Amino acid sequence: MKEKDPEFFIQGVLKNNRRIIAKTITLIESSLARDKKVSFEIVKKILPYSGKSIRLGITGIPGVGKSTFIENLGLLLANSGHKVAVLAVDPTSRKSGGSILGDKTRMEKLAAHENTFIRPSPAGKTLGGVAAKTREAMLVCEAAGYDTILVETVGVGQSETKVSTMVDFFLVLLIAGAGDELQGIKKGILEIADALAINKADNDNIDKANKAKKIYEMALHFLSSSSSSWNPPVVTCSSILENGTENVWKTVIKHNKLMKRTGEFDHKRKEQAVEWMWNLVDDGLKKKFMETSIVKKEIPKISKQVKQGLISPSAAAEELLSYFNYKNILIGT
Ligand SMILES: Nc1nc2c(ncn2[C@@H]2O[C@H](COP(=O)(O)OP(=O)(O)OP(=O)(O)O)[C@@H](O)[C@H]2O)c(=O)[nH]1
Ligand SMILES: [Mg+2]
Repeated sequence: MKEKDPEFFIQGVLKNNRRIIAKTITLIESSLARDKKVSFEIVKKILPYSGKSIRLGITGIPGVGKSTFIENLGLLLANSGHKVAVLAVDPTSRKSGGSILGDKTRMEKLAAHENTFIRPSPAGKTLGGVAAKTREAMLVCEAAGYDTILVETVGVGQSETKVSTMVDFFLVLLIAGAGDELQGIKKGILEIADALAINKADNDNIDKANKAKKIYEMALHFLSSSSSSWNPPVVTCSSILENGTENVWKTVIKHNKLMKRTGEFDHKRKEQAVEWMWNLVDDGLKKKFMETSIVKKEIPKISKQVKQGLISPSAAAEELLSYFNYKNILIGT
């Protein structure tokens, strides 16, 4: 098959051709060696056009209202002239393949808006795979002129931690419960949040949401924040009321302005880029390790021995690593 021409994709992206943007992301997600070569070229060329956006990560347990929130906020922004791209990181196929369709239908109005681009993630891929490409997909969207990137990730597992390292603002959505607010929430998530938003603060749920807000404010009080100049606030919002998410956006903008003034914005982006490089090195090394034939052969045997308590995990790791040395990396056995 003829190799794909990087220029076709680059020009399409720069001209904001949504069909080509989607094709470019598909290419970037491909694990075929020849696609990788082309996508590497594309990412290199679009890099100078990227970076000029606000990257907002949104997480929360299933059903908290992430997609509805994104549609509400996305419409608010798109209607005021912003160009909004939505990327979804959904590593699990929790809903037997129904989740993409579900999200798409929920974001119907947003998807139809001329100022938006929506990219649901492929279901059933591994976390590393999907999140690894989300960063590149984000750069593509920026080069295509999107000034706001919204990344939805479900707050279970590790996807949210990965996403938090690629965005400028990490928002944790919550809903008010009956006094059991802090249950089911990992402390780690609160620590990486730039703000908490109690969603579904509408109709007869407003009092409960305000109570939850107080409880979370107390909880945050005991955690140290990642920035010395920003204390993550707790706000309430509703994703079903028109402009019900506006106050969250105001918080994002306030944070953005402050971070730019203190220099933390730039610093964080630079740190994130280096961290991302290491992420990819980790992934690459692990992949090479798993592909080493002797390692492949020994893994089932050694794993079994660990399970049976015949050898300690550390001894097992030591043994596996001993099969993998730098010669393996060079010759790629
Ligand atoms: N009353 C009210 N209902 C809401 C609000 N936001 C979302 N919902 C409802 O909550 C349900 C779940 O919303 P989704 O947006 O699909 O939630 P999600 O977090 O994206 O869920 P997953 O993608 O499955 O993780 C839907 O029935 C929404 O209509 C809100 O602000 N107020
Ligand atoms: Mg959703």
